Amino acid sequence: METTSIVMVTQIENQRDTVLDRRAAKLAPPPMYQVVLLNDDYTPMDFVVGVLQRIFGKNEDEAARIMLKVHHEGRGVCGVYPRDIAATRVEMVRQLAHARQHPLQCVMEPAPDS
Ligand code: TYC
Repeated sequence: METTSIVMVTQIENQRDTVLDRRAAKLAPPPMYQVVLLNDDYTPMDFVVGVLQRIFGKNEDEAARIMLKVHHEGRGVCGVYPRDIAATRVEMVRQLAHARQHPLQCVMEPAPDS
């Protein structure tokens, strides 16, 4: 092959590789974070159940189950989300708790195996 053709073929192959790299990057799932509620001695149980329903979309049974797990074990996962969504929900819990002067604590942490 003459030199010009070899250069052109190489350029086309490089462009194709770039497109494939971009596609692979787009398809990679985002890192996930779990939102965790922490126990305390003062926040009323029904407030925690309401938070789990309103902010995490749990039905009443599931919300009560998670609340009791936190009450007995000290912590419990409310949901697993991409970083921005997890951060927004943590902030919403903090604002609701602060508005009602409850010491409820909520944190986010990298989800195991994500
Ligand atoms: N331990 C609290 C109580 O006895 C209830 C509670 C549950 C508080 C879960 C916080 O994340 C929590 N009233």
